[in-house]
Parts: sequence; C-alpha cells; structure tokens
Amino acid sequence: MFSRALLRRPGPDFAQGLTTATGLGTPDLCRMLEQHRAYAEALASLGLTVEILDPLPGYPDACFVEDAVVITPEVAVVTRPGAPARRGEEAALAPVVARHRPLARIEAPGTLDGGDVLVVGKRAFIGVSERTNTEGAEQLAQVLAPHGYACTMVPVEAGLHLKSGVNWVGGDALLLSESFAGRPELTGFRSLVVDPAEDYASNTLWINGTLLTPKGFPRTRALLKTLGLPILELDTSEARRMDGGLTCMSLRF
Ligand code: CIR
Repeated sequence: MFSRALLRRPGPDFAQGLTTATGLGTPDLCRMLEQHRAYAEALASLGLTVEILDPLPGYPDACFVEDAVVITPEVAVVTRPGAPARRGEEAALAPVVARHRPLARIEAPGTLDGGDVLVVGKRAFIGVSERTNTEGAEQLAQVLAPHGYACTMVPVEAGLHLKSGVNWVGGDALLLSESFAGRPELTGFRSLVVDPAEDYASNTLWINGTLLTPKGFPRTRALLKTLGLPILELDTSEARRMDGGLTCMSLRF
C-alpha cells in the first residue's frame, strides 16, 4: 500500500522535452496541466498524501519524476538518468526524498531510469534499455540485495522503458505488451497481454487496489475488468505525446 506520492508540475517548456512519438502532435500545455491536476486528484482520492513540486527550469522532462529516483520501503536510490539532457533532475529530487528514506546513488558509468524498475514485493525487475545500462542495473541490484530483493534483469527490446510494456496489476498478474509476452524472466506471474493496437495502455498503475489506466483503450479496460478491481480511467493524451504515461508522473511510496 502507498501512503504518499511525489509529483512535479510540468513547466512552460514541457513541449521541448525528449520524445520519440510520431504522428501524435505537439502537446498543449494547458491541457497537460489539467490532466496532471486530474492525475494528482486521483491519487489523493485513493488516500495518498500528494506533494507537488514546482517545475524545474531547464528540465522540460522533470515532471516525469519516476525516472530520477527509485523508492522502496527501505531505501531511495537516486538514479543517473540515461538521457544526458535529463541529468540534474535527480540532484533536484534527492533532498526531497531524503526526508523519507536513506539515500543510495547510481554512479558513472552506470545509467538508470526509474521507468526501467518494476518492484513487486521483494522482486525487482530491472530493464536494460536505451536508458539503463548493465552497470546501472547491477548497481541497483547491489543496493537492493541486502534488503532481501531478488533482482532480475530484463532486456527491453521495444519501447522506451521496461514499464512502457510491463506493469504489475495486483496479485500475481502482470499486464504486458506483446513484446514481453512469454519472456522467461517474467515466469511465475500470470500474464495479461494487451492487444497490440493498445500497446500504450500496458502502462497501467496499481494504487492501493485500484487500477489507473489511460483513457481510450476499451480492449485493455475489458481485460483489466477480469481482475475484479475498481478501474479509474485518466486522460494522458498530452504526456503520451512526450512518451510519458501514468507510472512516470509520480513517485509512490
Ligand atoms: C523522456 O524521454 O525521458 C521523457 N520524455 C519521457 C519519460 C517517460 N518516463 C517513463 O515512462 N518512466
């Protein structure tokens, strides 16, 4: 269960961030701010104390706070983001998370984005991706192992981050995009595979027994309904234009 969420409001330079999205258009800042507010309200409605930090000038992707720190009940690991343009976001977040957890850090030449880290109980899946290298993944595993975590490296062959395509949706269930279906690293879990036309919706977030899922993906919604949990749909159209989604806009702990 989570009791807190840490967010950062998108800044006026939001549209200047990194993106690989094509054909979705340029994000609209007003709409992004509205969607961000609705996201914060949804987290608060599920019982979380929500802290929203101010935008970080010069860092248009800083609202995607999940990438800069990995928080477990025992420790907060300040990352070394894989995109050079995002390095610095982690230094701005470190003093904030230090109020809640002892800190550890990923050091060069390691790189790690929190979007590549999926923690399910005492299992941690660490994606090795364009953003997270093997050194970064191994450093994280070394920090988590003494706290009893079994860490599994998962090559990310499609999508930006591991959690762009793999998310825990309660119990023993993982919601997967097709590129992760049948992967040996994920055995031991029940797989729900999203329709390839709705790939983006695999970025669904479990919050205290409720599933937050992006709006506009009816097949994924029907798939999630089989789990019997309440579902809350949120519009993430503007974050999506910058490769962002529901998991990356908060740190939950
Ligand atoms: C980036 O490319 O770094 C941002 N525009 C999007 C980051 C999304 N993060 C995430 O899914 N964890």
